[in-house]
Amino acid sequence: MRLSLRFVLPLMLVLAGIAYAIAPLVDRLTLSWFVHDLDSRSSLIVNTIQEPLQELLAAGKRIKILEFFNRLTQDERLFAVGYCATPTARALATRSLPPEIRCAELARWEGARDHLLLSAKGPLHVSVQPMISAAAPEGRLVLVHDMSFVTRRSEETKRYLFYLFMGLAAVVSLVTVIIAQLSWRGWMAGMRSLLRGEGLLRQPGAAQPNLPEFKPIARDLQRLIRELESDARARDEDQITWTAESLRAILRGELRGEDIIVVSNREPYIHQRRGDHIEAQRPASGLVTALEPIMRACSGTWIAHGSGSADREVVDRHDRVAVPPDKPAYRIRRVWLTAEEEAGYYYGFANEGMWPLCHIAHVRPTFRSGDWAQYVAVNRKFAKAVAGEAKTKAPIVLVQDYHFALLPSMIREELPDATIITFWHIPWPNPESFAICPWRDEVVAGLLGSSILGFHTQFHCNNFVDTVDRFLEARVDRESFTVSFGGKLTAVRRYPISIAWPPEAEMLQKSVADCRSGIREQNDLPPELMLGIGVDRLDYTKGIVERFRAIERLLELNPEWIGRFSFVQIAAPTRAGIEEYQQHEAQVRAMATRINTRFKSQGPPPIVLKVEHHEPREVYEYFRAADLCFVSSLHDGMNLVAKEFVAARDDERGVLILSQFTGAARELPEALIVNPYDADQCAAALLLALKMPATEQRDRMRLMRGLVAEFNVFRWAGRMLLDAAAMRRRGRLIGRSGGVET
Ligand code: GDG
Repeated sequence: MRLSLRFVLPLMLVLAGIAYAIAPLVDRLTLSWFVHDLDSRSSLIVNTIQEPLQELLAAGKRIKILEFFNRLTQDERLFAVGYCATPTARALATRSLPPEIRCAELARWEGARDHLLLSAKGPLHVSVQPMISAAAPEGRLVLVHDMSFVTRRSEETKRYLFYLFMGLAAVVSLVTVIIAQLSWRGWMAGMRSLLRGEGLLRQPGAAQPNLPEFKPIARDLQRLIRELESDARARDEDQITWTAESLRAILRGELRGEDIIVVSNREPYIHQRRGDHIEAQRPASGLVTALEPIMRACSGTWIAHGSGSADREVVDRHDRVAVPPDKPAYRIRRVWLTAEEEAGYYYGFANEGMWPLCHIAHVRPTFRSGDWAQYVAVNRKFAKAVAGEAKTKAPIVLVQDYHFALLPSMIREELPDATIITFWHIPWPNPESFAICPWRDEVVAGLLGSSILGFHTQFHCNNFVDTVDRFLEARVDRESFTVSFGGKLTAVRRYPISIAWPPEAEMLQKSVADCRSGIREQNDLPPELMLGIGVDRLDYTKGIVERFRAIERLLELNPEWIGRFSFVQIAAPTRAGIEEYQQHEAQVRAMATRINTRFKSQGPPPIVLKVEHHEPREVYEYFRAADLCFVSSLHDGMNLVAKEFVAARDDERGVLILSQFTGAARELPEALIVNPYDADQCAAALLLALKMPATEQRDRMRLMRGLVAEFNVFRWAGRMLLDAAAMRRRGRLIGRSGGVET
């Protein structure tokens, strides 16, 4: 409509202008045609009346002549007729002869080109013709024609001409608009199908066309888009220094006014009742550690399970609470779960099924159909909460982790235009391992509701794509790493998670020297003691048992370190309702006691086990007090503890021993990389760390700090959100804003 108005109105105006401009030309043309016409007519009349007139003249019958003339003027166009015998004679003429025409002045009309007389009666055509008569050789016949009809005709012609032009304008506009619309739609459809890798000439409703001639064009176009995007991405990565502020600025620019929702099981703040007061606790979770700074930067809504004893007391009537409590920057929307729901969805399917399934830690996954039913129901409950919290039809939803494998496709049902970024924080196993899950197809199909599906490492991306390829009827493009399933495209991408950089000033406030002495004093350890640190949830995947075995082996092989080296293990209680975790805790406690008993006689205990939650500030104090940090996960998506230890060491001291089975090992090769199952190798690494010269510690630590500084959590979030923004732009170009249609 707008196109039509923009095009038709100017065209009409131009054509009306042309019609107006050529009107005088039309006047002149019609006039000259009619003058020529009247000239011929006059000659014809004169020739016709010569003879009878001569006879009447010869007979001298003036009255008869006048009657004859009057009869002639009955012709509606012949206005007057006259006869001049000589230039001095009085004209013998009808009464209508205008007084301006006198016999003495006839010569004026004989030579004239236009024969026009503008008399009081209107425009007249005057024709003077000689009479062929011997009796009156100077005789002249005067024929005067009324020309007012010429003006009328000219007006009519102009009017028709105007209508003709307007009609022409309308037809031209209509045809042009129709052609433009058709070709724009056709072009857009062609571009869309081209971008989707289809042919250009797809018939509506037809099956996937197979036009090989267009495939190279489509491939080139898609490659071009990808190259442009990766160029922009590389440029961004070179130029952007990722901080909370730069993330906020980029989000303001790229995602201005967008509605951002995070969904995770664990809430970033848990309100607990302690006697007569309520405390807001930050849980020990890598996921929360990573997402909290992003939410502070973007002020969105975080939907999570309300699990704290005082959670219901602090929410408003919509189950929302503003956080952080001291400086609110975003809000939590709490979802309440019944004990059965929590048992089936969280403890059951997620943590007894998916968690061991995805980690190769030799703990068998347990799958029960009752747990699965609760998992489906709770995912549905969160999908409703997302739809309820969305302020627009196309929010950006960040779905977190293995608790919500079905949520992406359920959100897609509620909000088809949403951009759904799902991040899988734990490893993805190979297809053979994943095939153990009785609901493997549903889990994978649920995840494919995402617009972007992120993993920490390329290895996990490959495993996921292989799993899709093995079990679903889906199209997998290994060049662009996309999966097309049920008419939707999911991009599978690597986004290695990290921590905030620089760490909060509060964490580094206490000097390293004060931390060293303070922590040793607090734990009744001698000031000169070499200290190792481990910080984990008390989870069997973290390899705490293997860690203790390595410490025992170190002391076995190098007894000179007994009493000179202790290892503090902070073990935050986790999933205590699950039997496997209870057994694991018992095993860890027993092992620490056994090792400590074994080496008891010779000074401080080799292992200080602290099974309790610690505040982040305390955790950092331990990191700064230690000489080495040992991360021995049997399998870990990333492992943030490794990065936190590096971030805590602004003195560039301390050695990181890191399991090769963590995602972090791919980013921090300057750590001492070990196989946690190899106790001798780990013991050797411990010895190397205890003896490592300060200069080597600094060289290694500097390189690791440089990497963590650059590849920080703002980059992790920023990259995902920028990719989502690019996807939304592309989606708008080809007609969708969420998952791209295939
Ligand atoms: C999953 C993936 C991935 C530990 N104890 C306490 C405490 N923590 C903090 C640590 C760290 C976080 O918890 C643990 O993070 P991890 O990355 O090591 O491990 P998961 O919890 O298993 O996290 C993992 C992560 O998601 C992110 O994607 O890296 O691979 O398994 O921040 O410092 N924090 C406090 N008290 C404790 O006692 N406050």
